[in-house]
Amino acid sequence: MLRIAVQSKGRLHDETMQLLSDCGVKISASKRALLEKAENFPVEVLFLRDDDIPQCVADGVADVGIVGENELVERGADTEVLRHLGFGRCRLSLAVPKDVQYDGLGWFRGKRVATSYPRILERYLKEQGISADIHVITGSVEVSPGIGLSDAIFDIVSSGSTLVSNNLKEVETVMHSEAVLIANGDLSEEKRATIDELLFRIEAVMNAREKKYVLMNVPSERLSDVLGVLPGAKSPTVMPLATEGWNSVHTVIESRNLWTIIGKLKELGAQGILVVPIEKMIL
Ligand code: PRT
Ligand code: ZN
Repeated sequence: MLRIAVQSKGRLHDETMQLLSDCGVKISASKRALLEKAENFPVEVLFLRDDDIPQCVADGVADVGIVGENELVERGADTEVLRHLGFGRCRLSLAVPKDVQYDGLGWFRGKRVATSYPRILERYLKEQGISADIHVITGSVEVSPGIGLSDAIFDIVSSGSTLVSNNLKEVETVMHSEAVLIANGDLSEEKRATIDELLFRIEAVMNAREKKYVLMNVPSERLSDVLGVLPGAKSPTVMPLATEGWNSVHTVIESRNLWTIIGKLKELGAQGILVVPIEKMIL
């Protein structure tokens, strides 16, 4: 039985549970205890605060875990990163009051910087040859310059709107982070095999999320133009329609290019374009 540590509530919880569910690891939502067995896969889920996940995995209390890279690096726990998971994206940045004339990192010399990530900040400032006064605050770091508790902050930024509403501006990005799957380095063969199966499923789910299945009708005289704008990894399927001179074209398109390609397809005379989500994609 493989034990996975996940955030019990908070920003990573929903997407973590969605990913596990898409991988066929079903946890009953109704009676959620600290530890919950999956119904149909040799896995149990341990619900924790995100701060505790790296150490729990390093100590072997859990075998694997899903946590933000920011927490992992800050805790300095000895674990293996198995995969980046593409959600919980954010960055750790230095920010100063918006009216400050910021002229580079030298500005931070001797300043008081509030943060919940002292280790990452300390290492960064040391590398940059800056000595500043690091104040550890848990929660609401962004209000500290406004109330005179610090001169600047080092915190997680995602959209940046929290900084703006606290009259701060981002001046240096120190690291980018997203949710990662981490593992204890010393696991039995049986657990490794379960992890391999889980990774295989995560791969299929994540491949599918990035792509859409697209179907369209194309008149024969426009076929070569239409095929010309479709991505060329593997050639699209082309089948004749019952109506003479028309074809059905099927292909897979990266979600991020979808609207650009659809625009071109319309211009080139494709009709009845259908975009369908892909549930799993095994390459
Ligand atoms: O209770 P527990 O300890 O488990 O949770 P927590 O409160 O410590 O963490 P939580 O749930 O807030 O965040 C979990 C993880 O989500 C973080 O460790 C990051 O890896 C990731 N993440 C992604 C974020 C954000 N985006 C984010 N925007 N974590 C926090 N924020 C904060 C940010 O600090 C800011 O104050 O959200 C606020 C809004 O951000 P803006 O820039 O969009 O305004
Ligand atoms: Zn936390």
